Amino acid sequence: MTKICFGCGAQLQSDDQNAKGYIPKNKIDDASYCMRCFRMMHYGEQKVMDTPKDAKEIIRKVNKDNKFVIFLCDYLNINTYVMDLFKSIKNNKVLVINKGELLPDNITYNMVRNFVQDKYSIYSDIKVKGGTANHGVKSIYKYLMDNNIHEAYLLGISNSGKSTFINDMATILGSKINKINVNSHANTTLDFMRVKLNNQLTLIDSPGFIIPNSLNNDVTNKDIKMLSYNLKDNEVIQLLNNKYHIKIENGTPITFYTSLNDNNLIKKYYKEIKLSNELNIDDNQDLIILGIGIIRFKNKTKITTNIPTESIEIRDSIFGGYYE
Ligand SMILES: Nc1nc2c(ncn2[C@@H]2O[C@H](COP(=O)(O)OP(=O)(O)OP(=O)(O)O)[C@@H](O)[C@H]2O)c(=O)[nH]1
Ligand SMILES: [Mg+2]
Repeated sequence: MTKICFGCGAQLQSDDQNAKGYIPKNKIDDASYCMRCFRMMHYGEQKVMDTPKDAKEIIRKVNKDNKFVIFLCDYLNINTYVMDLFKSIKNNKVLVINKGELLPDNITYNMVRNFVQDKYSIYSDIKVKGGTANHGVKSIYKYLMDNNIHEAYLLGISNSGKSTFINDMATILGSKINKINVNSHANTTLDFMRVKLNNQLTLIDSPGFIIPNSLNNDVTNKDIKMLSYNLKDNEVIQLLNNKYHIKIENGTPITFYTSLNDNNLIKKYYKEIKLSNELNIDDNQDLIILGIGIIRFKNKTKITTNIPTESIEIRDSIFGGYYE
């Protein structure tokens, strides 16, 4: 009989310690979790399984199956690549913008919804949900029931909160399921996992997608921080241990929305740092850095950076006319 790990969805096995789903032979009969999930959940250990699933392959599989899709995306990861993935899903679907509780106070859920609809031409339903169980998951349960949906896939990029969503749904429904493994590192869920929550709803968790040109896939900080800077002439923003730099012309004030856990984002600028990518930012435009966050500028300006063009998107500001 094959058994599935409730933490990550991998098939339990005792043959290969380095492969997913491993559990020693003497424990396999009683185990609900593989060793990796057990250790992650109980001892905070990290074991990154670097086998990111190809997003297109997952979507191809889901497209063959006619089930409803709930697609999760946190607001820092709204970008062309992710929205195109969402659009490539043929099934009935809803886009859920997650971690809405971390949006700046002056940005309403409606503003975000309208923005995504207009900028990315999304014609399916869009929901924005906040973090806690009652604040969002409940309304999505109602949405599913109102639309007579009793089984749905949860798809989305890694760390968007798919497994947390199922655990939260189990809490509000009082379902006695084994909790799914959730973690701030990428690639926690490794296989599809069908979770029956009650007689009305079954959700299918899935391995998260990795954005190809993303500079960082882990949520190093649970919170999305809002950092404001007036850079001096000899200062740059530095990212990922000095690997990338951004110089902003004329010290234009910026606000940086990021989940990076780095308190050292400002650095003295040395001429030997070669910043060859020159970009113009128009009034009311944001700079999206894939996997890092969003930079909001007070005025139109010019930046120079060594971040590759493929990892950048410049678009109208998601924060509307508001500047903090
Ligand atoms: N602030 C906030 N954090 C959240 C929310 N939902 C999930 N998280 C956090 O986001 C991180 C990733 O959550 P997971 O549920 O493991 O994400 P996932 O989409 O299942 O990730 P993979 O299994 O890797 O595809 C964890 O640190 C969660 O605590 C939310 O609504 N708000
Ligand atoms: Mg997961």
